[in-house]
Amino acid sequence: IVGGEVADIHDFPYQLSFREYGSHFCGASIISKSFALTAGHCVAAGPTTVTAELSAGSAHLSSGERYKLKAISGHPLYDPMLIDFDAGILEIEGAFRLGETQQIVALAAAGEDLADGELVTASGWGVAKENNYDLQPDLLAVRLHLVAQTACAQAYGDFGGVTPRMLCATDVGKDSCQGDSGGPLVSSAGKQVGVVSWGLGCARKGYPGVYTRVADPDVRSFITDVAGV
Ligand code: 4AZ
Repeated sequence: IVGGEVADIHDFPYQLSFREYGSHFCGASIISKSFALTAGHCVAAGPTTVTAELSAGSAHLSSGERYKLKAISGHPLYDPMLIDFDAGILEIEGAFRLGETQQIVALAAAGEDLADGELVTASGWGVAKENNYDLQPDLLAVRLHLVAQTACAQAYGDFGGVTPRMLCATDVGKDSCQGDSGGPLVSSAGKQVGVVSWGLGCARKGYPGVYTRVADPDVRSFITDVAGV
């Protein structure tokens, strides 16, 4: 997260760290008792139920309650060239120990989109600066504004484009960045509207962060089919 502030887990109780061999490599969010939402490219990176796990309930990357995985699924239409349909679902063994620091986040329904300019919040342990490779030990969060689809498509016209499965958010000097991928973008009403997906660099002028659009019918139905929510 670039330009963010240290976050309290009580304000982001759905935030998860997705790890392989004990190392954080992506974010994720709690979407039901036993399922988490992440990015398709995090799943496509090849984590297995044997080597990967989730960590929940702590803003500190080094602590948290660990959960083993039972199943890992990527969106069947995930396209690694366009980074399209960038959604993945993780099923844990057992259930999350829900409480003050571990909570389910409500998901935007199919077609339930916010207006351009609305305030959204991204969170994660990703790098605090482009070209910096240090993950952040404490969870960071940043407030961003949704960008009109046409403006975002124009910004990324030379990069294969912005599809209906994507939405964009930005503010000056603020963005998600490497290591935040798979993490949640949540509305001021507390609904998850996006999944951290991609962007050209981080917080570069004219290049908003790009998020998987949870309200896209094909993204939303995948989540319902696999996770039942
Ligand atoms: C990444 O490399 C990444 N500015 C994630 C988010 C953004 C850029 C890069 C958005 O995982």
